[in-house]
Amino acid sequence: MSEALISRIESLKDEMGAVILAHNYQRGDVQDIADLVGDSLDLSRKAAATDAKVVVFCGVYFMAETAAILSPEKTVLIPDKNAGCPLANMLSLRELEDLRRKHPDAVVVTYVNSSAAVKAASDTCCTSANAVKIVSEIPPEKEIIFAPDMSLGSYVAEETGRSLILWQGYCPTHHRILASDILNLKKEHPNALAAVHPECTEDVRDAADFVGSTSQILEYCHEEDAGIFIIGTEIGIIHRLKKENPGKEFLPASEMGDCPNMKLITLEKIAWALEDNSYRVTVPEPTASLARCAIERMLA
Ligand code: CIZ
Repeated sequence: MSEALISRIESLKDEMGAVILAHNYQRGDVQDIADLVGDSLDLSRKAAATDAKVVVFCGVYFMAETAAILSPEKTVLIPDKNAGCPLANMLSLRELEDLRRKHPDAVVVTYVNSSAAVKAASDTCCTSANAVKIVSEIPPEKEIIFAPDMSLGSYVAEETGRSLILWQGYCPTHHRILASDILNLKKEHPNALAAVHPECTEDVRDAADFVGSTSQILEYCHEEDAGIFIIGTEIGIIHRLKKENPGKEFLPASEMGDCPNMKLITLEKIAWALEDNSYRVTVPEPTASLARCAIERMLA
């Protein structure tokens, strides 16, 4: 069944001139059939550089929006339109505008895990990999609004020594990972190294040996000599870690770190997306251009 499905996806992909992108948090079988696996910004930038006409984004909605913003001439599809991101949904454009009115001189730095409308109303974007750098380059006399993730924001505040105005959003999946999960696994495996995402709470970050984005966690586990790693981020990444590091063992910090929205994408839905040209993700103007500017400011 699965082999027939995979060859159906392959032939539909060729017929349509499509490229399939899978986020690091996707199911293993979805990662395995994708042309590219990675973090949301890197995937969107790489897809923009291809001559594919159609981009199938296996991830959550804001990620497909980012691909549409960076590839306005391509058709961007998400295999399940209910694959939303609770963190991105915790900040609306109106709420950001209200906050800006209270701090009219503040620079607004928005994590890429946000809607296109929120990105469009921001001065610059950041990823979990570059947030510390982006914030540290803002002149010290400037107030900074950091949104929507308060955990990433508090991590950036710690690392830069800046005081940030934090929006109180959070990723429910990362917040279900507990410091006691890491500490208990460390007791069982005293030589293991713990790598966690900055969307985790501060006590989880404190219990870890390394804090970084998904791509930084992948790099850290590849570079470090340890035989066992405890991984404090969405458990889909374990598939890629095992595949790329066959001699090493990877333990999820908690089975609770399983994002139900990411897991809505399945092989069947990818085939249906290609067959029906659905669900199309578009970002209207001027939102798309303004959001693109915020992303380009970050890249600059
Ligand atoms: O933007 C991404 O891809 C996410 C959600 C996290 C990361 O660290 O890569």
